Amino acid sequence: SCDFECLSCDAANYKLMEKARNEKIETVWDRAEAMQPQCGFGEMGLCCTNCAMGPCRIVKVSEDGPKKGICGADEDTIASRNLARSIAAGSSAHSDHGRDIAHALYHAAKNPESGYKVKNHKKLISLAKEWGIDTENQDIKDIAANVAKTALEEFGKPFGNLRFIQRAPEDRKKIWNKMNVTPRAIDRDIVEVLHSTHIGCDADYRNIMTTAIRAALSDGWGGSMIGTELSDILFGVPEPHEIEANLGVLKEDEVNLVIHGHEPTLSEAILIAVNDPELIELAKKQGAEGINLVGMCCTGNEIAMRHGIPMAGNFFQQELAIVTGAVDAMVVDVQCIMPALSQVAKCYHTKLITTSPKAKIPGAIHMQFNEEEAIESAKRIVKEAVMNFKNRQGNIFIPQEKSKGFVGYSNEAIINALDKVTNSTAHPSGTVKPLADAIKSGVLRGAVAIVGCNNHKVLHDKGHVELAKELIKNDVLVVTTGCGAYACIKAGLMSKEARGLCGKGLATVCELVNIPPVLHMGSCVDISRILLLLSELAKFMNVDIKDLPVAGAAPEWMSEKALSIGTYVVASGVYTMLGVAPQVTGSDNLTRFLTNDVKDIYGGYFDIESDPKEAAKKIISCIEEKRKILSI
Ligand code: NFS
Repeated sequence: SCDFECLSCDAANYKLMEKARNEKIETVWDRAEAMQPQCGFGEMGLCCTNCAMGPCRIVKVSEDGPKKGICGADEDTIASRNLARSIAAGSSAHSDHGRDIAHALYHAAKNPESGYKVKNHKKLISLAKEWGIDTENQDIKDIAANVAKTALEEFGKPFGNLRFIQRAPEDRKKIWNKMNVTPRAIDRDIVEVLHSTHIGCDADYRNIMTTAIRAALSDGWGGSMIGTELSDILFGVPEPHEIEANLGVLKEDEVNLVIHGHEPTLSEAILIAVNDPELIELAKKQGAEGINLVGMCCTGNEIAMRHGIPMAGNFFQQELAIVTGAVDAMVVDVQCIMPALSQVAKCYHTKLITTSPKAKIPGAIHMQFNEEEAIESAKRIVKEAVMNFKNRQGNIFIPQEKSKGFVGYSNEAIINALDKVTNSTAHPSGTVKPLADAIKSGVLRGAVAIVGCNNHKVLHDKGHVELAKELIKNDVLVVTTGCGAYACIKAGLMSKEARGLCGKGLATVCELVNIPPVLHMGSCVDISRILLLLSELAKFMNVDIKDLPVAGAAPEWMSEKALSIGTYVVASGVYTMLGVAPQVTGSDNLTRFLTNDVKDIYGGYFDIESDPKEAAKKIISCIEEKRKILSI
């Protein structure tokens, strides 16, 4: 019924939404409806709870009512402090993820009990050389330990700047230095936001944003980049391969284990554990045909990209996965895990298993995952799932819907694919020249990254899918990460057949290079891959990132991580389209700063448009404007 079509554009969800309704299970959509109307002060960023004299709120909609907080903070101060704190939280989440990967790399090097092994020696040695770590006649484990330690020092080093900043184009570094936003140490830059937004500290919205931008850059060019690079070293660089996606990947006759959350340290260990012959045998003893591991949210992206594990669903499908009644365990670590899951799990046999001391949920079972003995703790968790198979109740429904698509487009994979079709004598292989040529010739008009979450303020998945379709129709290559990647693969946009939806130029490129028009580049921390690809492209074309005919879009974003991403992307020079307005509109100055003033400083700026067709128009006109300036 239209009932559900107005909430999601993914048909796999409709019957499950109905099942949830019949079984009196509340989902995110029900709670969103019950929340209406949402608080106008909060929506505009005008509620301050930074001290106990408050809460204070600024009345914007009428002449009457307070225009200043009790301490005297005005709308600009309050809105910018709130935004800065959100950015700091987002940067913290990505960066703490990066830190955990660095710890895992250290364990792989020094602690055989962990079960982790360094997979990509080439990338390890190249990073070691970049960081000036001795590699001649060194044991690979010592190199790995030194790289891990050096990465960990990036979080709190007392002097200097982040090492990865050196990867940016020269002009970009100059802008950052001039604006005093060059990140120094990840923890320090985040702490500085918290300090300076404390009551009675920074009241100048522009200065607050300077501090916030530095913390965001320490995410993109710091914590996230450490997360991606060290994950590639530890678990392998993703390569293209075909996989299945959507809730139809759950299996009636196998133990279904959904791995949900973010850090591949857990999902990689779970993947090893589900292939353990003893556990498979145990599953068979319970009457199951085997163990079916499927991924959800970004940890699902990580293992899909590296190992071809099916992608079960994105942020708004987490409750529905359990509503199938077929999930024997949902194993979670950190970030984007709705506390509501434990309520839903209670209505079925599903075990919700939390694993991180950073994220416990009342009603869930907590089974601590220890990196020091990763595989052993993963086996204990998988055993819990296996033993739960026999407790399934009668009310099982798995939707038929699933689609196929190609994932695994790391920068290395993209460059490789392009190399294969170009004359290798004409240019040295392993460069972005073919990509630059396709853009310069106009066969490709440009490229857009569609990233981010789901948000009830946009019809589920429609923001991502419609925008992607409009762009590829107009010869704009789309790359995607996070929950946007799920939306695209579920809609068939990562299949070879999707070429039929492209303009002539993009269709030709896809045909020649043998790629889909929408490329899956990974999880949200992997947006650092996109930064690096843009840097390489800019350097190759002898321009700055801000000059490239590219854009970013987050049509359904909701998390603080997404705010941090948007901010570092804009500060890296990229025009960024948001489908949902951030909670800043109560401050005219801050809104103007983000959507206009930053353009003159950083080259990138925010735009807000909830209609995907309109958003596509604006993005394409921005791309064409850049092409004109470049005379291409
Ligand atoms: Ni990104 Fe990944 Fe999804 Fe949004 Fe959450 S899973 S890190 S924050 S909801 S894209």
